[in-house]
Amino acid sequence: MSERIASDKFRQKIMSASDAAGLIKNGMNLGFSGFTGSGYPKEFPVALAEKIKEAHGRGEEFQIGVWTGASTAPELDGELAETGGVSYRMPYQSDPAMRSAINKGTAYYQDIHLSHVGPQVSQGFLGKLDVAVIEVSSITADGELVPSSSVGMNRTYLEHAEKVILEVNEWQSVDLFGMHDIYSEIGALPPNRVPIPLTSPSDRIGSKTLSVDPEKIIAVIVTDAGDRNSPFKPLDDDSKAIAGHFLDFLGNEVKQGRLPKNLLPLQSGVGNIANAVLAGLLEGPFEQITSYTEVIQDGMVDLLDSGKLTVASATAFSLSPDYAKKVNDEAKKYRDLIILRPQDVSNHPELIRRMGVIACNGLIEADLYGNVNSTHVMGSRMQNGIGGSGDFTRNGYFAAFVTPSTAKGGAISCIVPMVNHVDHTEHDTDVIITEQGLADLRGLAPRQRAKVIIENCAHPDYKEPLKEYVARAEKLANGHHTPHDLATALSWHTKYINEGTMR
Ligand code: 0RQ
Repeated sequence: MSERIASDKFRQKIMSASDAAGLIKNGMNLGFSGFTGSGYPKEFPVALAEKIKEAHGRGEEFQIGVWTGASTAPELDGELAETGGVSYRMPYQSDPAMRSAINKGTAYYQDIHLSHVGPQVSQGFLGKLDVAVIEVSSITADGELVPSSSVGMNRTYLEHAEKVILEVNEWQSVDLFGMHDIYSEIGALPPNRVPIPLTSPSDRIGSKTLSVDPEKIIAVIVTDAGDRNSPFKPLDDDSKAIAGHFLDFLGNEVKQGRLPKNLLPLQSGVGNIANAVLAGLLEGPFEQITSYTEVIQDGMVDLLDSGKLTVASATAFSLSPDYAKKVNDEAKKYRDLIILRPQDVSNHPELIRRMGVIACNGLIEADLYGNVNSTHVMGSRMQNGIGGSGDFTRNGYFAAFVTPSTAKGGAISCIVPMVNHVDHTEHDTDVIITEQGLADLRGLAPRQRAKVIIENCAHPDYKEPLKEYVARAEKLANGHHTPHDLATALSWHTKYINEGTMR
C-alpha cells in the first residue's frame, strides 16, 4: 500500500491501470495532466490504449477526446494516437504519432493559445469533460493533492470533470511539496473576474496543493516511473551565434536605459534554440535575473545553479532525462527557487504585460514584414502548435523570435516572402534573430523591415532571391504599403522547399 496516499477514502479506490481504463467508454472526453513531457499519467494511457485496441479488434467503435495542458510523452500521446482512437486533441502536442494522426486527418486538432484553454473549458465550448486523469506526487490525509512535475490545466480539469482518476507517482520526489502555487480565483468568468494579485515572478498567491471533490474519484493508480523527455541537441555554432546576438541586443537595451541591469522577467519557449539562448545567458554579464515563463528547460536549471537566475516561475518542467533526475533528486533545494503555477496564471496576458516579460520563442518561418509561422509546414501540415508563444509574444515587453536561417540542411530558407500560415502578426514581432544576425523591427514600416530582415537574418544563399522578390513586389505594388507579388510569393514554397518536407 503506498505511503503516498494518507487519506483512507482515496486508498479505498486503489486499482490497477487496466481496471481504471475499463471505466472509460466510447465518446468520452478525457482531461489529462501533462505539460511538455512532465507530470503526465504514465500507466493509465497505456492501459487505455490496450482497451481501445481490443475494442477495435472486436469491430467496436472506441474514440476519445484528449485534452491536456500541453505536449505529453510517448506513453500518452504516442500510445493513444497509434490506436487510431483519438477523435479530438487540444491544445499543444509534439508527438510524432499524434502529429501523424492530425495530419492524416483521423484526429481533429484545435491549436489554441494555452491561456485560452481554461476559459474555453469553463465556458463549455469544448463540451463535457467526462474524466480528469491527473498525476500527483502524493495525497494528504485530508484529501489534498500534491502536484508532480507540472501543473498545467490540472486545477481546471479537476474542477470541471465529472469523474477523476489519479495516478500517484512514487518516482516524483515528496520534496516537490511546497514548489507549487495554486491560485484558484483564476477560474471566474466575466463579469466576476478580479485582478490577479501577482506583481513579481517570486510572488506566491495560492495554496501548495490542488483540491478535488472526493466523491468524483473513481480510481487511484499507484505508479513509479520517471518523466520521459528527449535530450536537447548539443549546442552547435549556429545556436551559439543566435544566443550571442540576443545577448548583445539585451546588453544594448540596458545601455540605452530601456531595460534594467538585471533585465525583465524572461520567457523562453520550447526547443533546442530556446534552450541554447539560456545557455548563452550563463556566459553573459547579467546577474539577478528572474524568469516568468511556462517551461523550465535544462538551461534554466544551470542558470539557477549559477546564482544568475534568482527565481523561475513556470507551469512545468521540460527537462532532458539527466536534468529531470537531478531536479527530482534535489527537489528540496529547487522548491525554493522554482514556482509551478496553473497555466492560466503562468500564461496570463494581464501578468505578462504587467511584469514586462521578455518573450523569446522559436519559429518555423518568418516573412519579410515580420509575420511569423510557428506551426505549419507548407501551409497544411501541423508541426506542434502555437502553445504559449502567442500569450507571451502578444503581451510581452518585447517579443523576440529565434531560428536558424535555414532548415533541412539548407534546403529551406526560414525567411520567406510570405509565410504560408500566420501565428504571430507583424504587429507583434519586435525582433528576429538567426545565426546571421538580428533584425530589430521596432519603429520600422514594412518596406524598411524587408530590407533589415534580408540584410541581417537571411542566409547568404537566399539573399539574392529575396532581394529580387522585393524589387519585383515593389514595382508591382507601385508604392503600396506592404509590397507583394502574390503569384511569386505563393510559388516560393514549391520552388525553394523540397518535396521531402511534405512527408
Ligand atoms: O524538424 O526535427 O524533423 O528535423 O521543425 O526545428 O530547428 O529543431 O527548432 O526545436 O527550436 O523548434 C517552431 C517547432 C522550433 C518550436 C518550433 C523543422 C526542423 C525540425 C524543429 P526535424 P528545430 P526547435 C512555449 C513556446 C511553437 C510553440 C512555442 C515550436 C523541426 O519552437 O513548436 O513556441 N514553437 N511555444 O527541420 C520546414 C521550415 C522549418 C522546418 C524548422 N521553415 N520548414 N520545416 N523546421 N523550420 C512552450 C509551449 O508552448 C509549450
